[in-house]
Amino acid sequence: MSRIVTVGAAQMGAIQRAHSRREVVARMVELMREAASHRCDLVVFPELTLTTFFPRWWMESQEEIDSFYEREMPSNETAPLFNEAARLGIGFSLGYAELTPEGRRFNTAILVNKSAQIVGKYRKIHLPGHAGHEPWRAFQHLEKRYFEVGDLSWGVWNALNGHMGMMICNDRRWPESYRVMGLQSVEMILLGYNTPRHNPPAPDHDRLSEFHNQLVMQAGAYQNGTWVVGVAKCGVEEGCEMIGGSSIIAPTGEVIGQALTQEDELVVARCDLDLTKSYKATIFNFDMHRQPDHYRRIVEQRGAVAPQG
Ligand code: CDT
Repeated sequence: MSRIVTVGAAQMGAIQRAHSRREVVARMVELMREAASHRCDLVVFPELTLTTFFPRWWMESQEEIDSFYEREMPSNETAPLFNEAARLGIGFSLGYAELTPEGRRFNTAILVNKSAQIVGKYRKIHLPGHAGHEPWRAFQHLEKRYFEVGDLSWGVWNALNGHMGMMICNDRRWPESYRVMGLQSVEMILLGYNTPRHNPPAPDHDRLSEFHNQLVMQAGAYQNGTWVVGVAKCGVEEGCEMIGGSSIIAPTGEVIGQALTQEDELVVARCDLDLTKSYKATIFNFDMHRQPDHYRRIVEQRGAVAPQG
């Protein structure tokens, strides 16, 4: 038996501040058409796809800040993407800055089925960076200023013939993100990222940016017996270099497809969801081998002897 989902990881090159949503959506539609020509079932776009990565700037004008958020999805500007997806019969996942009718702000990703219906939504939980202006940095990373911590947990949806989950960028560095979905039998995790090569508080990590990116995604895939589709927005955006390396990773932990450029580039792979089974049934059979009571007891005991103050 095999259950094939053909996936297109739609890496996007730099999106400058002057680029309009209309221009960005036109690039996305191009990638979607290319994916359809490869008979993809699903195309995965990066985190905050529709604009430049705006948390790199300290902004005070509310009007300026609001210009980076979407109040509705689809909107007039994003409708062409949904219309083209319906015409081509292809699913997609998209990251964007969400402004709710109640005025709440989230770093959000959605899963859209082959009929262009939104079937899943995730709001980023691990928000990196800082909330206050730190002028000593070469650029800011103000996700804690511009977004609330997501309130939807990590869902897993029955869609596109499999169990699909989503996480967003910094989430991929935390084992809990994968494990919460692993415990819901996830078979494919869709994940977009915007990762500057330079990390101002720890420049000694810069040379390891690509290595850490691969390390966490490959480990997360293997330890949870799931496919991982990691998709970058990359290149030099407003003077800030962001890594590429968009990858499709099998439940074996192996990278089976990877972008070669720092530009718009589609990486395609035929992913057999049944390949997850032998990992979930043997080495990572959670029911047989996980020890949650034991983990809890150890944490409680540690808490009892933890140094005060
Ligand atoms: N967008 C996002 O979450 N970026 C962070 C940068 C962390 S600083 C190296 C990331 O984890 O890739």
